[in-house]
Amino acid sequence: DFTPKREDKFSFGLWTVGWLGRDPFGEATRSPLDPVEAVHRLSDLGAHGITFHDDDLVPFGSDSTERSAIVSRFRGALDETGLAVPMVTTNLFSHPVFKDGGFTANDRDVRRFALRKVLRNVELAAELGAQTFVAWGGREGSESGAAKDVRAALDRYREAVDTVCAFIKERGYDMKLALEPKPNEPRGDILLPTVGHALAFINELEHGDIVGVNPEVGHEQMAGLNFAHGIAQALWAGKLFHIDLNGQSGIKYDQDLRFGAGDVRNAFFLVDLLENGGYEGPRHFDFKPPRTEDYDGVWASAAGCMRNYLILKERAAAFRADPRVKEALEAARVAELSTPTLNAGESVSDLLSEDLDVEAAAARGMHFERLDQLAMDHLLGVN
Ligand code: GLT
Ligand code: MN
Ligand code: MN
Ligand code: MN
Repeated sequence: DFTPKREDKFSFGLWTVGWLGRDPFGEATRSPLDPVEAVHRLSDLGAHGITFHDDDLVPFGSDSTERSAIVSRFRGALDETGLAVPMVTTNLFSHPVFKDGGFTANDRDVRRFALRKVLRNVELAAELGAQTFVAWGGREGSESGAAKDVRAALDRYREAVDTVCAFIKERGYDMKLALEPKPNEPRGDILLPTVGHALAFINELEHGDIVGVNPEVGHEQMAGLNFAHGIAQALWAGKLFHIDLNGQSGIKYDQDLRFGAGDVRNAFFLVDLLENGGYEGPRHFDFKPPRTEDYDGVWASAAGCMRNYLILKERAAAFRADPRVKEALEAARVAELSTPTLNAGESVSDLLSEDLDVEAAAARGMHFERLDQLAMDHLLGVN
């Protein structure tokens, strides 16, 4: 059956089930959700963790007395339910002070304020046992050309990330940082727009050893990219530290549908990859229950994310176990790609002296369609 269990490691952002339905065209359609109720509801649904932005839990501008009262009440709910806080992130996008960004704002005093906000939140994250700290730079970007010196912005981005990481190391926290790419929205163009850009940026860092990525399904698909391919490259680089699962239908605004909605074929291959590719982190959902829903609909939507993941996990396992699939994989010569192109110790001159019957090789069929149809049959539950 598809009942979520703690060991499935499902987690949800407080801002997901807590989204009030406010969008650029309309007011909130739901009333605020008490974080303590969110903890209890998610726990009852079988989730393992809850994540949040500093401001989701402690309203922007709260003083330290208010802050510790809120945090200890929240911690009480965690203790009561056993729910974990695997990840924490910082809101550097809602307050108008961040209208030109946090880490890469042209205004230096704003950048210093943003860094302080993040460092304080790293302390809170460590207090709650979070092992991943996500940084989504939604306001780091521009709408116009001359207003942003992109190379200087990347210098400042690097400076900020290295400063946060140095702080994490100095304090001895067991914590890693995960950058979340997005191509656009809310900025016209956002810096570090895709997984590939983020991975290249990480290579330029001083403390890149504790920096990886937190890719979101819809964000890569907004750029027309194959999400499962991006995840495969992040895994290949040893940099898949966290993941934001949701649904998106093609190149349009950030839909944040529940996981499994949108491109279900890519979701199938994604789950297959996560389950077999060595990813051990939380299966974190970053979705927005549509504003048509009341709270019954919100919890149905959250339950749907986990159910779809478990269904796809079962389907992927059945696909891999099917003897016809094993045959089709062999016919498609998939495993042959794992053999190095040169033999160990072989020299280039051996390669140069060899020949290929090009016509015969070109005439070979790859047998990919049969394999893909078997995947389709399994995905659709017809087998
Ligand atoms: C915001 C964004 C998400 C990010 C969150 C983390 S904030 O909701 O749209 O994709 O994951 O900062
Ligand atoms: Mn996200
Ligand atoms: Mn999104
Ligand atoms: Mn989002």
